[in-house]
Amino acid sequence: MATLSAVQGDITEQQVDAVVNAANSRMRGGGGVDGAIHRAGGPAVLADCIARFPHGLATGDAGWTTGGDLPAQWVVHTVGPNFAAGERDRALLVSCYRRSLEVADELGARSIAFPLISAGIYGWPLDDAIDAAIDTLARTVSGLDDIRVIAFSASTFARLHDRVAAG
Ligand code: AR6
Repeated sequence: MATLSAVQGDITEQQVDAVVNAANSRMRGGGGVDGAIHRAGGPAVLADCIARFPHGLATGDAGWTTGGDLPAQWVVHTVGPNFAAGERDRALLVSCYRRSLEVADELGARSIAFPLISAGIYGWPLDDAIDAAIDTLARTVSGLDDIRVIAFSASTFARLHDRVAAG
């Protein structure tokens, strides 16, 4: 089984094989963690998004691009449900984590860092966003050894850390 850990910091600085991006279905960049990943990864990430996802990506699905200038070799992009806009099907959020692990597995990645998908601009309630992340990542079988969930702020990290410790 993989080691599942909570980490406080900026996902773009993680020394892992793959980082997960909380993208939108257009797959052409955005704000939040998406903006940070495109800034740090450089233009190769957007170029690969355009080449590999000409029609974007469906909510709940995942796909990969190069990591460009990131320490990570790959970015696994996934599209979370937009709670704030009325997309409240939790199965879509669970699917983001499952599909991202599948894509990372296909790539042969051994280590991966996830943000809390949908928990920012998309407005998913934080405690349930944390539960969905930890429950799904702890239960999904994959070839990954090291799975990290990254919290940007100290207050989110405290809640995430407690949830990981609770199992
Ligand atoms: N490292 C780690 N976590 C981060 C970082 C970072 N550099 N930056 C933000 N977070 P969000 P969403 C946290 O809004 O809710 C974009 O415009 C943040 O605090 O990035 O899925 C996309 O293009 C929060 O806990 O993603 C979409 O349009 C979590 O990452 C839309 O936002 C997710 O927040 C997606 O919204």
